[in-house]
Amino acid sequence: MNFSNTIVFITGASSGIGRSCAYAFAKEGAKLLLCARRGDHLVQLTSDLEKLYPGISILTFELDVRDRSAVEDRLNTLPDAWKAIDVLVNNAGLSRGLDRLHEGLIEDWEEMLDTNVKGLLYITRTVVPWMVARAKGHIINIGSIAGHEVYPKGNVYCASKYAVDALTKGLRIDLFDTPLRVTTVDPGLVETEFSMVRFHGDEARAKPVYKGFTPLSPDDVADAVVWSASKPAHVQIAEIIILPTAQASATTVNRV
Ligand code: NDP
Ligand code: 8X3
Repeated sequence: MNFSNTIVFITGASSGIGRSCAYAFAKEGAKLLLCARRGDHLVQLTSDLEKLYPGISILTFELDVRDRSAVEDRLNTLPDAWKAIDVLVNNAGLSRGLDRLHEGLIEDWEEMLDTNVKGLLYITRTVVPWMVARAKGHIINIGSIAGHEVYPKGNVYCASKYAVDALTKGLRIDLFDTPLRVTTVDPGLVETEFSMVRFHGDEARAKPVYKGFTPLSPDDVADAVVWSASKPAHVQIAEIIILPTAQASATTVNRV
């Protein structure tokens, strides 16, 4: 794999899968454009990567993908050289709450839909025209097993990931007559900050999610992302569903 002279833009690079993708693409020589809301995490990540890969090109910026005008302003004012994005990893996302739909918090629903669906759309709407103009680019969305199966109390999070699945397919169709590629990487259970965020920092609820089996690590998912980006230009990996071996479906997990 050779990603030198390749600009990879990863949203939500401050932790979990996005952070692992930054490491994995850095290892292959890519130039990294990274964003998230927690700027201090991005500063630390940059320093760690620069120690590991001296000479690496990294540009980071704080961004809330829910803020449409901030997305447009921040991306449109990037130095021109950094607008030549070759790979966009739409990773920023989250779940909030695990409630029956009629008992859910409306603020939780709005946060999930604004981030996972609208945020992904704002980023995509800005970056893809640049790719089309260059006749080059690969969009990799991070979906989920939750975009293929609805599970109890998953309602709105699942809907947001079903939407990512539909948007991935729609974008692939709309770009069918271009050299651009569109991929979705859809993991099952991955141990990251995901469950702490879902349960609003309640460790007693978050920790057991990954108990009794070996979950995926964020590096496992990053490996699939980099692999899908490494194929020859005529090969388009449409979809990867990646599960822990102990997980057979959204709700079937062999916990011992
Ligand atoms: P983490 O919570 O570890 O990481 C989420 C990342 O998204 C963070 O970097 C966070 O950064 C960023 N983010 C969240 N909201 C925003 C926002 N409004 N603007 C910009 N960045 C944002 O979780 P994961 O790594 O697990 O999640 C990454 C993706 O993977 C998500 O889309 C998730 O739905 C998906 N996924 C996760 C699975 C899992 O089991 N963990 C399984 C399947 C899919 P910050 O807070 O600094 O803004
Ligand atoms: C994250 C996986 O099953 O917790 O998308 O929703 S799950």
